[in-house]
Amino acid sequence: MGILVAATVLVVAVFFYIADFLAVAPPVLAASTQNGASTLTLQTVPAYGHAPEPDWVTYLGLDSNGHWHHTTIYQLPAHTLVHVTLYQFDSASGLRNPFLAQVRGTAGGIASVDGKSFSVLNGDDASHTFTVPDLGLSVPLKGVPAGAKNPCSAAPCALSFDHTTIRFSFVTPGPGVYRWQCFVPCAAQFFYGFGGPMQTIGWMSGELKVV
Ligand SMILES: [Cu+2]
Repeated sequence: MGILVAATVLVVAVFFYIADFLAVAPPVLAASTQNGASTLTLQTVPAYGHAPEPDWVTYLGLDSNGHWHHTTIYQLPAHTLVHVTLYQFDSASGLRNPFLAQVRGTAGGIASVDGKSFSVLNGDDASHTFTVPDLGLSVPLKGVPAGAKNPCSAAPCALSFDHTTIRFSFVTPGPGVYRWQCFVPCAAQFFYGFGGPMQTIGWMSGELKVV
């Protein structure tokens, strides 16, 4: 009887893991492409501010009409230069692995923060990273100062709130699905900072759908 009950509980748990976690994905947001180059505009916010998880840290993407969408699945054309602009509204959590403080895989091997070029960030200043392991692409995102006077508390954040602006460019590979994620342990209220939004697609990880 005990084995039967335990087996049933396990089967139900596996069912919900597949149906509610593995099979759920946010909508696809297509980057706008003009004159052979694409533009991808993202923001990171310290708290989404809405159901189902108002306290979770997250990324959002901007569509070509200027509306923000809560998604981390971005569609890009293959073999195309992509200009990424990232408005970063969160404060720093810091990196555990200094390797990820480097800018890698971008055009010129650099990125800029508030107009200043950099190729490596002080790891303690990182709020998030935008990293695509399969492409060797990784950019650490500088956080706003901990004592920022005008922090944003709910997405989408307007540019009037304290933020840093990170820009970089990269060339997409051939068609395929490339997973990306943040590598800063930024999920403050979770074990080692790596649970919740860090393990759930649509928050601190997603996919680049290159077509
Ligand atoms: Cu993060």
